[in-house]
Amino acid sequence: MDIRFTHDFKEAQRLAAEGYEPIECAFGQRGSVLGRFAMDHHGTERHREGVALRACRDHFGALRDDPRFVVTGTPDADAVLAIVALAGLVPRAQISPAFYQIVDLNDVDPINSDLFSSPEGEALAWFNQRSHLTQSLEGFETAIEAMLQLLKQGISKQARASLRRADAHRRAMARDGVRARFIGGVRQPGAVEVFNAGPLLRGEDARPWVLAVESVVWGFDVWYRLASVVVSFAERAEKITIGCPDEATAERLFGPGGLEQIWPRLGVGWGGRAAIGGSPRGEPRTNAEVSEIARQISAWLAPSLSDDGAE
Ligand SMILES: [Mn+2]
Repeated sequence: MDIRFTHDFKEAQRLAAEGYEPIECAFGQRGSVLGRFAMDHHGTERHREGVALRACRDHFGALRDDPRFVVTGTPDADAVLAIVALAGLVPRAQISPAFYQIVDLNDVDPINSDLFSSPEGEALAWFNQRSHLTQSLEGFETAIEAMLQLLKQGISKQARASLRRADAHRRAMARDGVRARFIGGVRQPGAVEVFNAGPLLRGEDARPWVLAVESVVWGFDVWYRLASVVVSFAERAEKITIGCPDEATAERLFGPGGLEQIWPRLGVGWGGRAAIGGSPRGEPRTNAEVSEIARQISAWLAPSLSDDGAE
């Protein structure tokens, strides 16, 4: 195996020309560097299926005799499983369709993948909890080792139990982080605990409800069941993020372009994409602003929708 890590678009292009297969080498505005197997599905390549799915299903072992890869960014399960499959590092039977399908779903639609309803999902949860999966060559090497261990040995009953406990704790922390819900510019009365979590509020189930959140854990799978718009303050990064569950829902609520409609109204430097974005880079924010921003957005939403916010 020969893996090269780079943050540089030109370097990735140079290595790809030498025959290194790029895996998820998306460089924002500059686009993706692709090889023989077109292993990316971001930005301009978003029309493609996920990389692990295609590597496992269509190209298993295709690079067994020439396992050279160029990578960038985080060694997530999607990229790492794609490398393992293309290089044929385990017997094909050790990667079940159920496993590569949940890796794919978790990559493209994380808020909708309940990892704890199947053994394969739990296996992925175990991988996702590994530490040291840094944006570096070492990170990728550690991640590949972890994936091989998972595929060859599986995980113990005790490990599964502790993963389930950790996830229940994460979800409880995410719920604790909810500060308020706003509808039509008005804070909903009552303690946050009374908000019932049902299905994800997207598509047909979208509601013009805006949630204000301060949380130290990732909790969008919880929050998007309480509102279709989430304004969250990340303490460590001193950053405010605004999100919708997906682009279609953002457009349903805000009109064409989704959240693009509101970035200019929030002020200079606010920005992102149709379904997610946030406060200006390098400009620290405080938790005190979160509720007011959520209230303001809910006031903008109200006139465009017939929904009266009644539960
Ligand atoms: Mn991916």
